[in-house]
Order: sequence, then structure tokens, then C-alpha cells
Amino acid sequence: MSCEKKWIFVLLFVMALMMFSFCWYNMRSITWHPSLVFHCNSQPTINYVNTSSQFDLLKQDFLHRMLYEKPNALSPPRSDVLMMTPWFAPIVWNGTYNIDILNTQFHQKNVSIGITVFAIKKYTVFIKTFIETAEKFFMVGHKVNYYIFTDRVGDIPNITLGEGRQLVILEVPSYKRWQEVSMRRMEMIRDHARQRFVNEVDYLVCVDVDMMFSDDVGVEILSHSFGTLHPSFYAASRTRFTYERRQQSTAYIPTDEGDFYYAGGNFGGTVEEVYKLTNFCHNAMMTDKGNNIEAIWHDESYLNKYFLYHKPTKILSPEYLWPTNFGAPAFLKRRRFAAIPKNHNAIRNKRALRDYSRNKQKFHR
Ligand code: UD2
Repeated sequence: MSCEKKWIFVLLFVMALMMFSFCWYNMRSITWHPSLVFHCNSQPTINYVNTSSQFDLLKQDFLHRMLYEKPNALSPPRSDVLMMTPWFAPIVWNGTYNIDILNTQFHQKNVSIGITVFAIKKYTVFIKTFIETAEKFFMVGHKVNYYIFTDRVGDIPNITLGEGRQLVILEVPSYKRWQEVSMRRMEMIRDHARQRFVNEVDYLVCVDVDMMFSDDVGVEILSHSFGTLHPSFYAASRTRFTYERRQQSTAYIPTDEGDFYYAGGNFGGTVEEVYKLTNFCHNAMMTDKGNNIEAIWHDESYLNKYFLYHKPTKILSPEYLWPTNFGAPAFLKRRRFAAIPKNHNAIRNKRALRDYSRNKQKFHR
């Protein structure tokens, strides 16, 4: 072996020795610092387990085969109505969605839906029709909790419910004025959302009780937050919207603002979003109360203020709130949730009767 080759071997041997000493030193330094050992060993293991289990779930989720008509990018399913807001929230009209796809998606997520409804004082008379029709048409095939808020527990009828559906009666106080009864719903929904609903359901649908379901209302309505176009104002100009116009009220909306006029009788979203909405509305009402002012359309005015600055992620067309005596215009293919005509004088208390007959009618403002 030549002298040069010998030197190369010596050099390689020295380098190998140095690398070995370097590694040995690092290993020892790890054992000297237990936190380092913990950091190096446990962290990657946890990440690995988490990521792989999520991927497993995703694989299961999206393996379903479904047959349906292909959507056409150049041919919208409807051209007679607005299907999307400028902030990209879909407006739900019949013929714009495929309920089979949506049902599959929501079943995969195993969602449960809570529907809140208030039957205070004489309004308990509406409960039977409300639940019986909901059993036929509301979220059929999904898990549903009916949350009935009432001051007259004994008046709530016994109704046999379908599988996966249950009735929860929540005893709450009543208020003297019907306006206050209507407005206090925000506070009670807020409090129960925080204490109870958040542990029991994924979404909340908050509706009036003097209503009946007359066609399917399913998971197509569910979203982060949703409101419903009021049947009297879906085509109205901003100036015709009956927003609160007095600047002293927290519900005030100037005449050059506003997207839609939303009905107080049907809104919802995830429990967290409904909590935020009801918390805002209740606090705004309390501020106004402290200043001796009450918004013109009570809870509905505060709801409209909230949705102006916290835009809903989905909007329900008037199919989802339509008075039975409004007829059936051509664009309205289905009437799913209908307001039952009521005798306001008989159903509300005496004081309210005076206030009401002075200036208002339910849908003709
Ligand atoms: C509209 C709205 C309603 C609310 C109200 C505010 C619709 C369909 N309705 O309805 O949501 O914003 O205006 O003025 O958009 N209630 C009782 N006992 C009472 C009084 C009220 O349980 O003594 C409950 C009940 O669930 C009722 C709801 O409050 O459905 C609203 O009261 P309303 O239906 O008398 O109010 P209305 O018809 O003006």
C-alpha cells in the first residue's frame, strides 16, 4: 500500500472517530435534560396517531357512491329568484339543492337538531298542531329535540314522537305584556344555549309557535347562522323595510343600509352562533329598556340589526315562513312553514289588545 493511501485511511478513521464522539456527546446531553427526552420522544408519536386517525375517518366518509343529475355551471337551476347573496350565502328555494346529497352529508356528521318554541299563556293552544305537523315534515330521519318553553306545563299535550326525537319541556316565567314575552325569548334561548343546548344538539332552529309545517323542512336550512326573508318584504325597497328608525334605539338602522328584512319567527344556526345572536339581541334590548325605548318590532328589530352586521351564512326564502292567507305567487313553489291566522285580541292580554289595534297587523305593516 502506498504512503498516500495510508494517509487517506488514517484521515477517514479520524473523521469516523469524530462523528462517533459527536453522536455520543449528544445522546448523553439528552439524558442529562429530561425535558429534551420528553420533547423528542413523545411529540412525533402523538402527531402521528392523530393525523392517521383523521385520515381514516375521511376515507370512510367520502367512499359513498351516489347517482344524481350533474350540476351545470352554465345553467342555474332557477333564474326567477336570487339564489346567492353578495356575501356568498345561499338563499334556499325549492329546486336549488339536492336533499339526498345534503341528507347524506348531515347523516355522516350524525347531527342533532334542537327546535325552540315558546308557548306562554294562551299560546299553548298552538302546540299540538305544531308538533304533530313537525313530526311529519321537520327534519325527518334526523335526531330532533323539541324544546318547549312554557309557563303552563300541564297544558302541553302528550304526543307520540318518532324514533330519535324527544320532547323537552322547560318551565319558564311569563311576562305581562305580549311584547315582553316575545322579546324575552332571546334571553331564555341564550341562557339555555349556554347551560344545556350546547351539550345536547349541534344546531338550533328558533321559531314562533303559531305555525304549522305543511311541507318538508330539512337539513337544507342548516348553516352556521340563518335567517328567513319576511313574507311581506322579500321584494321591498330599503325604505319600506320596517327597521327601527329612531337613532336613540340600539336597533336603529339608517335608510341607506340593509340587505333584507328578516322575520323574527324563524332563525337559527349552530348553538354557538345562536348564543352570540341571542346574547346581542338581549343586551341591546336591555340597553334600550334602560333608556325607556323599545324597538318598533321588538325582538325582530334587534334580530335585523344583528344580521346587518353579522351576515347570516344562509338565508331561507319565504317558503319557510308564509302566512296561509297570502295566496301562492308563481315563484313560491312550496309553502313549508305556514303562519296560522290567529285572533290577536283573543290570544293576547287586554293591554296588548289596545296597543295592537292602535297600529299593527301581523303581516300587513
Ligand atoms: C312577529 C314575529 C315574531 C316576533 C314578533 C315581534 C313572525 C312570524 N313573527 O310575530 O317572531 O318577532 O313579531 O313583535 O315573524 N308568545 C307566547 N305567548 C304570548 C305572546 C307571544 O308564547 O303571550 C310567543 C309565541 O311563541 C309567539 C311568539 O312569541 O309565536 C311571537 O308572538 P306573536 O306571534 O304574537 O307575534 P307576531 O305575530 O306579531
